[in-house]
Amino acid sequence: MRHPALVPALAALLMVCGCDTAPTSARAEAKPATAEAKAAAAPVATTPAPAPAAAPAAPAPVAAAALQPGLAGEFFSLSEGPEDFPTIADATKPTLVRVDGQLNVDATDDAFPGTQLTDHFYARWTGVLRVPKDGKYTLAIESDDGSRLAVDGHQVIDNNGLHAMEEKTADVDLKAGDHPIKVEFYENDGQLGLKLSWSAEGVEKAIIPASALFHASH
Ligand SMILES: [Ca+2]
Repeated sequence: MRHPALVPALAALLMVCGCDTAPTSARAEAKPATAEAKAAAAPVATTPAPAPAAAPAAPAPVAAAALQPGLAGEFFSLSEGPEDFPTIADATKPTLVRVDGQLNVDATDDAFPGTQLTDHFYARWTGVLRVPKDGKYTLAIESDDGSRLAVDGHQVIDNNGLHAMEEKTADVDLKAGDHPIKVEFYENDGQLGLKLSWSAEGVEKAIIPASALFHASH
């Protein structure tokens, strides 16, 4: 209702202010603006506003809401080439923090994918391994250089040492559900690589998929 009234008001304003040096363009600007205003107003007039009484979405379970896909990775550049797992002081800030959907890096002379780290670094990934059903799982870490894996707070694979791609495995009985895991890895120099895989009865060995790895969000 106020828009039609606005047009004469605007016209009167234009006349009063003496803006008749460009009356055509002034009207040309005014008309589309009015049309737009009507178009914008139309849905409001014909469509009722969303009912505020709509039922809110059911809250997600806390545990599910706190987990995000992928493992939380922290990379630390080191001043010297490590020959064993380095001790990282709690106060040490990581060189790089990111989420990795899976760990699947073939031996390479280049940097760890997505980083500028080629030599002299340590990295760790924490999160949970989501196990689909009860059973015996063969977990495997292949790495250049050293790596190790902890499940449910216990180290299950030690693949320490300076070596080319080398795989170590462990058979672990796991219940269906989420198990905290921690993967550690360091690279001295030369090539690097890191692959985390699993197999189970009736399930062929494969890189642990991103769909089975999660980390706690903050
Ligand atoms: Ca190496």
